[in-house]
Order: sequence, then structure tokens, then C-alpha cells
Amino acid sequence: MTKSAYLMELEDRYGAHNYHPLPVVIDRARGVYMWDVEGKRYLDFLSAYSAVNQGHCHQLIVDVLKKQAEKLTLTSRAFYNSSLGEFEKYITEYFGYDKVLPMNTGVEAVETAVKLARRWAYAVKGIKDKKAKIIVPENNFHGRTLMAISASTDPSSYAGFGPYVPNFIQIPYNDLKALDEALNDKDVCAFMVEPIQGEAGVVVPDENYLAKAKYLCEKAGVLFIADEVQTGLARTGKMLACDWEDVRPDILILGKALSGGTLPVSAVLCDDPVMLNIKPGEHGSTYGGNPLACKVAMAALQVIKDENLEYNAFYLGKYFRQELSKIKSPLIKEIRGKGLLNAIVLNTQSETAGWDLCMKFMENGLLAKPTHHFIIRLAPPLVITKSQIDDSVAIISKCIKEFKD
Ligand code: IF1
Repeated sequence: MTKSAYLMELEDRYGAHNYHPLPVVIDRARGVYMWDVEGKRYLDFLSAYSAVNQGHCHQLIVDVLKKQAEKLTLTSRAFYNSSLGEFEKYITEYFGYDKVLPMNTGVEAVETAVKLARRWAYAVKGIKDKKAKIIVPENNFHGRTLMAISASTDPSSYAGFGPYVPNFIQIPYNDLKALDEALNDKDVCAFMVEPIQGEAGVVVPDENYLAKAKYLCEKAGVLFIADEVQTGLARTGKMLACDWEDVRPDILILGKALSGGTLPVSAVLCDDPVMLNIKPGEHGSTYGGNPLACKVAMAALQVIKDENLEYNAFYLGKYFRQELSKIKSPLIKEIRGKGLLNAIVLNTQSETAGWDLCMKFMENGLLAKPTHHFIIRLAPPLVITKSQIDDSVAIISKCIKEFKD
């Protein structure tokens, strides 16, 4: 039995079966590469779902992590600590907001954003207590908590977990008419949207959708919440995907690459009229704003700027889509995406085509995962080079040409 097989068996025997991973056991990683326990090297085209934009184990971020880990990792928010204020100043100036509320996972930041919007609804907008509603697009993905799945229209996310958190109004994505109509409901306090729907299969809305949606929200006196957990931090070729349309969200949600893939760090940014409605002792978490996370997040954000990752994502994303479009195959229905958040939509009726193709990618040294059985997300770390893009296109092209649907 190989070491990989042994380790996969351990996970099967002792771990919950809440995932169905590709049969590869990753042992170490650096930059755009990962190695399995047998020492085989892969190009990482998932980036832990956009959490390692800076590349795996970025030396600068790891050095900061190690140094702070020797000094102070956690105080709880019962006390001040010497890193939190510095981080709060840094990140609010970085994105141009009055305040930040630090959390850990992306979904905790989403929950925080929803609580801020509801509290603003009652304290500022004057909506009757417990009546606040939030509009969300169909096919959204905001995480796995009961609130997040209550917003979801995907049965694989919500089925069998009810009862659900009420007052989410679901409308078609990329449909301004539907949004305009839903905004007539005076109990609506916010519209929460992913600038590009990642899990739905890298669905890019029409140009100006975000800008017009923001305008409609402003007109209706409703908060525009952008979930940039996956699309943010240079992934789409701009620092934020909202930057493509110069949209400034009223509430900005960040996560994943905010720590460069070292530990869970998330954050919610907004201005005082929204943020200050949550009073001391009304929200928080044990690890939220811990010194280790603060130092690591500042390093992770600095790397994005210092290494011009948004330009790399912009130019190499364009190049990647251009090279992929040269692959002539009836199997390819569409190539789509922005920056280095892309997907191949397959022409197939087969329920397993996406998985089977990802298995072939794996055999040829590239790791990716289907978001549905016919859509394969392709999202490498943003530190990727042109020659590594060429290597990936060669693998994808070879596998597609050899693929028997
Ligand atoms: C899994 C999906 C991606 C997110 C957006 C909030 C969160 C996520 C836009 C919550 C998290 C992760 C969750 C992870 C796989 C991955 C994912 F396939 F689940 F849907 F990326 F598309 N908003 N997405 O994408 O952040 O609490 O996970 O830190 O659940 O397997 P989290």
C-alpha cells in the first residue's frame, strides 16, 4: 500500500465524510506548486478556493507568522493587544473605510455583515424589529452556517438542515429588473452579492450590473453588501472585483487570501453609521482580531501590493483565456472569467465529465476541481508566471484532446 493510500484510508476511517477529495495527498507546497507524499509535483489551479493568492507558504508571510507566534498569538478581546490597532488602521486605510470588524472564517464575516445590516435596519433605517429582509441572488454561495445556507438556492447546501433563517429574498443573478422590483419592499435593508459567483461556476455578470445595482440600492436607501471572500484581494485582476465598476460597497466582506492561506482571517469593513450600531459585548469571537492574524494579514496585504498581484492576475488572466481559447475541441463549450478566476464549461451530458477530466489533469501534474459536473474552475495562485501558464495550457490541452467523454 502506498503512503497516499494509507493516509486516504485514515481520513476515510476516522474523519467525517463531508468531502469527496481528488485521490491525491498533498504533503508540501510552495508558490504555485504542491507535492504529494510520493513527491510528485503539481500545478495548483485551485489555490484553496482563492485563499493562497500570494502563493503557498510565501516566505515573507511565513516569517511574520513565525516571529509573532514566538511572541503573542492570542489575548481574546477582553484586553487590548499591540497588533490589533495597527492592523485596523492599516486595513481601513488600505480599502478606504472608517472601521473594520475582524473575524476568522469567511462565513463568520458574512454572518457579521448580515448582523450589521439588520442592526442598521432597526437602529437607523427604522424598520420594525425582526422584520428586516435581505435580497440575495439565486445560486449564491456564502458559506456553510445555517444563516448562509438559508440564503442559498442550492439544495446540496441547504437540504436536510432546516429550519432556516428567515427573510432572505432570492432573485435571479444579473437581473436588475428583479432587483428593482424587490427593492420596493420597504422592509429590505440590504442586497448581498458576489461580484462574480464563484461556486455557481465563475458566473460573470453583465458589465455595469454591479454599478447599476449599487445605484438602485442607493435610490432605495438599502445597503449594498459585497461578498469578496473569493473574488477579492487581486483575484480578478483588480484589488476588489467591485473595482472593475468603481463600486464602493457599503459593507465589504473579505476572507481567504487575507492571510495568504496561513490561518483563518476574515474582516468586515464599513463606515461608522453602519459599524457603530453594534455596541460592546454584542458581537465578536474568541480569535477575532488576534495578534497573530493581525500581523499575518498585514503581511499578506502588503505582498499583494508589493508584488503587483492584481496586474499579474489581469495580464496573465487575459493571456490564459486567450491560450485556452486556442484549444479546438467539441468538449469545450465556454471559457469564462476575470483575472485569474476562470472556468472551462464542458459540452457534456455526462455526470462525471468534470471529475474525470480533473482526474486526467491530476495524472498530468495539474490540480483543479469541478464546481459542477460540467464546469471546471481554474484559479492558480496570482504569483504564477507566463511560462507556468504555458505549462498549464499544455496539460489542459493534452488532457482535453485525449478525453473520451
Ligand atoms: C467549502 C465552495 C468556493 C465563498 C464566498 C463566503 C465563503 C466562501 C464567496 C465562506 C467559501 C469555500 C468554502 C469551501 C469551498 C469554497 C467554495 F465551493 F464551497 F463554494 F470557493 F466556491 N463567501 N468558499 O466562496 O468562507 O467560511 O469557507 O472561510 O465549503 O468546501 P469560509
